[in-house]
Amino acid sequence: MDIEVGEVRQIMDWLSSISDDTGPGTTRLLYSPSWLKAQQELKAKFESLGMECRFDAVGNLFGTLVGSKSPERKIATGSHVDTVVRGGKLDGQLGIFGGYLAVKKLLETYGRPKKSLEIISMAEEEGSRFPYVFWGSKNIFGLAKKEDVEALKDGQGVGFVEAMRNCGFDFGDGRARTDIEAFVELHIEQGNFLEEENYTVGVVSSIVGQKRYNITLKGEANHAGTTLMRYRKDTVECMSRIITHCLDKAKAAGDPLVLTFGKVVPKPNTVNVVPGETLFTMDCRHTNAAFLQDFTALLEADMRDIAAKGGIGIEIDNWMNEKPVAMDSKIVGFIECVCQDRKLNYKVMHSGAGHDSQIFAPRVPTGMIFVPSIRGVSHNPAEDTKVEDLCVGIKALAYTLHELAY
Ligand code: HGY
Ligand code: MN
Ligand code: MN
Repeated sequence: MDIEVGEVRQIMDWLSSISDDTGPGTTRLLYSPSWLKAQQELKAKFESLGMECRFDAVGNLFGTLVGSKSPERKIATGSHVDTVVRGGKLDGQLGIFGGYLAVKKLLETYGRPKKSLEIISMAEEEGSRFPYVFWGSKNIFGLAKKEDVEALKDGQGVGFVEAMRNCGFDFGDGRARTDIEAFVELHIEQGNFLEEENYTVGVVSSIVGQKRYNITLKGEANHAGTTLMRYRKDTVECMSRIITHCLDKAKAAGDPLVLTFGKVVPKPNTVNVVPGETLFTMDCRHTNAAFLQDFTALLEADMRDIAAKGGIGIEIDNWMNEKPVAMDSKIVGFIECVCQDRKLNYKVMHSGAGHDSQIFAPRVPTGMIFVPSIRGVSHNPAEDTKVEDLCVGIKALAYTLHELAY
């Protein structure tokens, strides 16, 4: 089974062009107009393949190619349809369009599978509009609670529930799906290990644990000209001391620990006003749960110390705490066999990025297939993978799904 370069380019350009931002990259945030358009157009595309399609209450899209012998047994693939702001054309999207091309090729080559093949376009994974992640996959397993999101607002003050209902969706009944027999997610590596070490396919063994925070510093807004340095309660100065200290600690801790301060919102964010309040985020990840817990506990204590020394108030909100998750050894074995049989140059590796698979894995035998990211760049309009590598990744997915469903 070979996957055509032209077909990959065409569907990738089509899906990634559905964006809310005329700027570079793809911006398709949960429950935005482009998000709704993408889900609706993907439904039409899945239906053109003869798949039965449905949305669940919150807007996850399921396309099912009904199996000929045991249709009730579901082998699933897919990923998230949402993106970061001005993200790339592959993060999440590859798992959806790659799943579509894999199922299409299987149907053309082998006809209908014995078990049902399902492509899931997950509603949300990134947490890029509202401070909540894995809304799509958590709803599939009844893990998302109404109270987690009903007070959330995006950067423009739009409420989570309002945005969801404006798209025609609403809270689910909290029941978990129990009919998915296996899940295999195709995704870009978003790092540079595969490229550096010259591999074409990554077979994921585990996904890092990650903790995300909103930290708010409360000082005092004041006049930039008349307030002498010793009288200031400058929250940007305090944040800068905290961030420098924490990044030094992270570098001293060594790989694979990573620490990111990705969002900074000083208030009133005005050239001639001492910033009286600053919100900033922290994202910390490690493959070892205990190390991640201890390291972040230390950082929290150090932040409080630095704030106290500057007479600045601090609120620390740890709104995400996901433990590291191992992939299913049988599924990993299946993917490895496919790579060996097809002579694909592969490496077994951990994922430094979070994925929907980490929500599936404790509940469904789950595996992931990576393709290399050029220069390891991701969450950036420049995110890219050689189209030949995309074809190999989709082929590896197709053969794995064949093993599982035919
Ligand atoms: O941030 C992540 O790891 C993922 O891309 N959402
Ligand atoms: Mn992703
Ligand atoms: Mn991402």
